[in-house]
Amino acid sequence: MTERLLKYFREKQQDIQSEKTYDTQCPFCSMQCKMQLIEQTIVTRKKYTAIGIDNPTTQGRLCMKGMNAHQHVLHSARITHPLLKKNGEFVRATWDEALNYIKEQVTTIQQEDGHDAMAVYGSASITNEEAYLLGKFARVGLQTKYIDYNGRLCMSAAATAANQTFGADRGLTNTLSEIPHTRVIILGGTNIAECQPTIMPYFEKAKENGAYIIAIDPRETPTTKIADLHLKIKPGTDAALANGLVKIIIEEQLINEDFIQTRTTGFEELKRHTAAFSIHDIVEKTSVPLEYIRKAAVKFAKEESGMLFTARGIEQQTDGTAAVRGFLNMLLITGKIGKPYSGYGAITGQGNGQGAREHGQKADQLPGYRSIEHEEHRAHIAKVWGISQDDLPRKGVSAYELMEKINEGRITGMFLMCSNPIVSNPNANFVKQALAKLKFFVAIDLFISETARLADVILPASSYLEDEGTMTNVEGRVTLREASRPCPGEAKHDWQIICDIASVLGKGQYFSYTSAEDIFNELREASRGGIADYSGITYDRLRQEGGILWPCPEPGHPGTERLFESSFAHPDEKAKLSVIQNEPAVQKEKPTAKYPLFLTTGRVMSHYLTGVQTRKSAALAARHFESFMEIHPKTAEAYNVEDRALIKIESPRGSIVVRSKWSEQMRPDTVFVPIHWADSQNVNDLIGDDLDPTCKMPGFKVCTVRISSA
Ligand SMILES: Nc1nc2c(c(=O)[nH]1)N[C@H]1C(S)=C(S)[C@@H](COP(=O)(O)OP(=O)(O)OC[C@H]3O[C@@H](n4cnc5c(=O)[nH]c(N)nc54)[C@H](O)[C@@H]3O)O[C@H]1N2
Ligand SMILES: Nc1nc2c(c(=O)[nH]1)N[C@H]1C(S)=C(S)[C@@H](COP(=O)(O)OP(=O)(O)OC[C@H]3O[C@@H](n4cnc5c(=O)[nH]c(N)nc54)[C@H](O)[C@@H]3O)O[C@H]1N2
Ligand code: SF4
Ligand SMILES: [Mo]
Repeated sequence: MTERLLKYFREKQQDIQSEKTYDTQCPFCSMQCKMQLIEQTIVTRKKYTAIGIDNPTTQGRLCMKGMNAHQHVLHSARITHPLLKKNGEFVRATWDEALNYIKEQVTTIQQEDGHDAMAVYGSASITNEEAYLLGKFARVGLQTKYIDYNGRLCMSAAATAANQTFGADRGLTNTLSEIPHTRVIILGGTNIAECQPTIMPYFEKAKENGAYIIAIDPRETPTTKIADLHLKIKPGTDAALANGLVKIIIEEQLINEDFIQTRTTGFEELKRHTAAFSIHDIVEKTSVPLEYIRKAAVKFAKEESGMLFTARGIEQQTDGTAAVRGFLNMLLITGKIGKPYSGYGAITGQGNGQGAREHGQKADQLPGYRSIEHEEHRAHIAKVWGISQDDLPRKGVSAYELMEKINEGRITGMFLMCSNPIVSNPNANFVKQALAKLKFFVAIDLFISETARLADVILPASSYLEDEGTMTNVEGRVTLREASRPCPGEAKHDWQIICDIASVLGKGQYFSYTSAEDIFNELREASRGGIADYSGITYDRLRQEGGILWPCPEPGHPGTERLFESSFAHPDEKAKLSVIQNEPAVQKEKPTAKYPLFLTTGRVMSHYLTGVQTRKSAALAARHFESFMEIHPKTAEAYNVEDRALIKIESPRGSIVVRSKWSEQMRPDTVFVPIHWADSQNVNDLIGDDLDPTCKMPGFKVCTVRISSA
């Protein structure tokens, strides 16, 4: 370095008047990268730098979203005091005014319309403590059966498939550290390179070590680029593809007979089922050439070890549960689970997508992955909560079904925490109309999101820099996010807000916590003996060990690195193979003369979900400031669509206008639109409301559309 440069840096250094550091974890995806935000005061200006901190999962890495996450938290649009809607305008209120108004309105609604007229809609971006407390708040504070959360739109198909097949659902059955040693990898409907970027080195290392990688995606993406074989499937046909792979493995006698005999049930039915259809049907349905399907099947079956990963491309379908079960059939008949370097991973989405699906936010669930319809489970939780088992409500309905109940007038009041459903739910125009019918609507958010605009009250929550608590990451590893920055203005932590509301509703005795750790200690008891058992985990241990994989049933237990080594979690200890259909029970839309193209949806690296946060981050928004439609140049020519032109996309549900982007990486029969924009660019205005009958996942990944110049 030259003298001049050194002098410059020395002077710069002197300009720094003070420096503070805040430990935390990134607020976005399930990697939960640990980081430190350095806040330097330079004369009158503040400078922020995020650096990655070493930990077992992400080893100090950060992606562009993590590096810039503080920008939205520090943005001037952040709400810092309660807001009440008066004559259509939001006005500033004190916490007392807001809480008293909530008490009045909730009491009136529950007197007039019944306890179940109040609903709660939660999130997988809040901490375990808050997810647990929100479930308790619905059942004890409001005594309503109606609670569900945004994870229904995210992990429900994978979770249901794993529960049905293995008897337990921890997204990854192995640790990430096993990936570099496996011989063959399937990446099904997952774009990890853009959606969990800091996971990539595990796969790159596997490739360096000679692993064969198979990707299944209708598009070429930065993830499919690392694959040796890319099956560029027709959208929505993964269940048929899985059946085809299984058929070939059985017919070419590449099965692991010993594993099938000792560890699974249902093989004979599966074999009969796959013998009954022709492989040419599968080729026709999926449009994947026979030699590719065969190559994938043979390669996966023959290698000594192998790992299967799925994400929303396969799962966000009206037959998402069946499609995942189809791929799990392949994993099981080749015996590739419960041993080193072999296993399954449903790549979790949101930061706490794993933990928030374990502790009672789901309509039919109690903490510890217990069932709300199981008498012993009810008794355990009623005891921990200090209530009579008879007072515990029964199961409610899924996220989108809550919207239908609101539309029917069966639910008239709602608390919404940390989600933006009028943008993220399917058939978004309907959802918007439904929410407008609520007599009383409270949104708890960092910003006035598109959905919060419809609320009667908005309460200001704290962010990842301020709110301490545990998160369970992509591996199923419980981590402690040690956030300590003071809340801006009058914002409060989500758990404090829940406690305050419970208190004005006269239920304060059940919600008298003084810290997140206090809540965690109750969660440990509630989860004790359940499938997701956290009882051996403490804040002190998390600080010392940097994270613990559940189940962890005792203080001296090290946590569980690999699941299902000697038994599965069903009572007979076996995994269940299943017969799944090539065609879904709920028919998907097929191209017609009126709507000739498939539309599929997904993500880009720089934005997160409905974009409320990342669109406020200058560094991230600059990369993609508006929505777009990827289209193959040949298709574009056929429909007279120029590159970078404004295009109207219509489905039977609605229409949006986005910019066209020619891309050779698309299938000619399919266009792609990301999900990060709202209002006239909200792709969910186009998506239909059919749900997977088993897990109630919407079919986010396929509908049919027509396009024209805007
Ligand atoms: N940058 C960024 N990262 C994120 C998020 C974000 O919004 N932005 N969100 C987080 C969350 S909550 C989630 S759930 C995850 C989502 O992570 P992913 O599931 O990996 O993300 P998607 O882009 O929705 O879909 C993955 C891929 O599925 C493909 N696909 C579409 N239709 C089909 C199909 O019919 N079959 C198959 N096999 N593939 C199909 C798409 O082309 C896409 O490349 O990412 C998390 N990480
Ligand atoms: N078509 C289509 N639709 C999809 C998908 C798709 O692939 N295609 N993916 C689906 C998936 S996987 C998901 S996960 C959903 C998610 O969709 P949403 O649940 O709508 O998720 P976000 O956009 O993250 O909304 C989070 C909101 O909470 C606020 N927030 C952030 N942090 C906090 C906090 O700590 N406390 C509180 N109280 N508020 C906070 C943010 O400002 C934002 O307004 O979208 C689904 N919708
Ligand atoms: S978005 Fe995901 S990969 Fe990127 S820094 Fe945040 S947690 Fe890590
Ligand atoms: Mo998600």
